[in-house]
Amino acid sequence: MGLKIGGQIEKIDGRELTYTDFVKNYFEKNEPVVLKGLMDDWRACKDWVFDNGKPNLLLFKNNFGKSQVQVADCSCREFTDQKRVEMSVSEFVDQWLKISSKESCSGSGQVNNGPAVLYLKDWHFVKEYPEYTAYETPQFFLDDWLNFYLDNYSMHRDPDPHKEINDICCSDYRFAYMGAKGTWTPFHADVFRSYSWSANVCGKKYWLFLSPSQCHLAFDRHMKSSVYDVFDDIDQKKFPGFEKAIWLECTQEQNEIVFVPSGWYHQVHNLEDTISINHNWFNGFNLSWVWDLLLRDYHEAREYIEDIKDICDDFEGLCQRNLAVNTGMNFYDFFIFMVHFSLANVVLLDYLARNCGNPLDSSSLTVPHLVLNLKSIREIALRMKSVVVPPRSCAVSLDIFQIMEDSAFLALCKVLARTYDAIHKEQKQSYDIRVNDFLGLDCLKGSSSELHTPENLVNFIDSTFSRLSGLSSG
Ligand SMILES: O=C(O)CCC(=O)C(=O)O
Repeated sequence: MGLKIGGQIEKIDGRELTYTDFVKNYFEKNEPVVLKGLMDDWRACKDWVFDNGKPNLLLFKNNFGKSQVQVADCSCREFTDQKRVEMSVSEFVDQWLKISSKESCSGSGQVNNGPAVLYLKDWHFVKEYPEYTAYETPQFFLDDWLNFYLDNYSMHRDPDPHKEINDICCSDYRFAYMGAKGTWTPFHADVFRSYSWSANVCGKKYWLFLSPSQCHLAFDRHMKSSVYDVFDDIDQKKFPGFEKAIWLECTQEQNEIVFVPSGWYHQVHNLEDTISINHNWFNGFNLSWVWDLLLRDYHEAREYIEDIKDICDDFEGLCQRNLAVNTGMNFYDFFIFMVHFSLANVVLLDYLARNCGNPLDSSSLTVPHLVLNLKSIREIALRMKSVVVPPRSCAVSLDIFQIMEDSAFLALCKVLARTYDAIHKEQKQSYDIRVNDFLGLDCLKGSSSELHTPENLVNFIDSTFSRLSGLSSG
């Protein structure tokens, strides 16, 4: 039986949409959309594509050929994903050119005894070639806490100061994807339940989406494993709800950008030779999705090793280490992340208070955005408070002043300031933020300088709000 298609993803002209509209219609409702008209000026769209819409593969071989990349073999399943091999871009292009004439793929991207169908995924192109501005991130997707943080810090800082090797990927989540017609990505939801955007520089993709309220239908009855390829002959006994699932679909053309909201499962097929830019990110609008995932994965990690609890010296520590390995971050990493963004948002609010009058009385759109960010962090810190995990003896300082003295934090504040200026098209506030500015922060006077627990964080945010409303009524 075929899939039940409930509708198409809406396509709109991104140039006719304000940021506020995007927030209201897509971030807050957590709905997917396809945006047109936002890639006209991209260098990638000129340099990487021939006039006939085919990718200029030799450009990649000649200019970026030495890069080592992860390539998925779409014909070979490995656990819940495709088998990955590492090779250079030059080798990848050679193999693509060699097999492109053979047309050995079936409709769903599976190969029948043919050569491997190779799909270059998760190439950290921006990180590797920062000078080559291939594209501009569209305004709607600029508020990207995940990548801003990873540009300045690593996500997982091991509490053991003697352990220098950090084997959890902490690079960034800005990728290029390149694959011949027939390459595909199995059914999945995105890392950390982040948002993603995916822009077709050339080619065409077919997307199938399952909303978060439907996704249990594609899981087994224990909610442990999901379907791998939705076009397979799905075993009804193993996945009893699958036939009831209602799918949304979309064919994404060249120069169109798909917005994938948090927690939406999807499967993607390249209908033509395709190059895309894909980012994953989160911010104040979807931070709660990250916490929900961490909590779920934490319970799973605990359950998995429950039988060694009594013989384990540091059972909680082991659960958190396993969580970091499996999910990419643990409670401590996430908490440290939230502390940094709370401080950065407070620094910006405080800056506006000192330089542009009382922020709560101003007409700036940045102010409500910063307030919303802090409320969203506060809400999650409240939820975290109820999960009892012993505080970690921390290699990372959670002392406000020490965080602020670090040049990485200054960089984080500056990029956030520039971002909100750009998003809300404010008159340049020209945030001239220097380390000395931090030390004058009113909000820190008299308050504890340590933010070790979710409760400390809630109190810190509350004291910021009461200070600001005091200004407002005064
Ligand atoms: O384009 C693909 O093959 C997969 C993209 C994807 O899953 C995403 O952007 O979330």
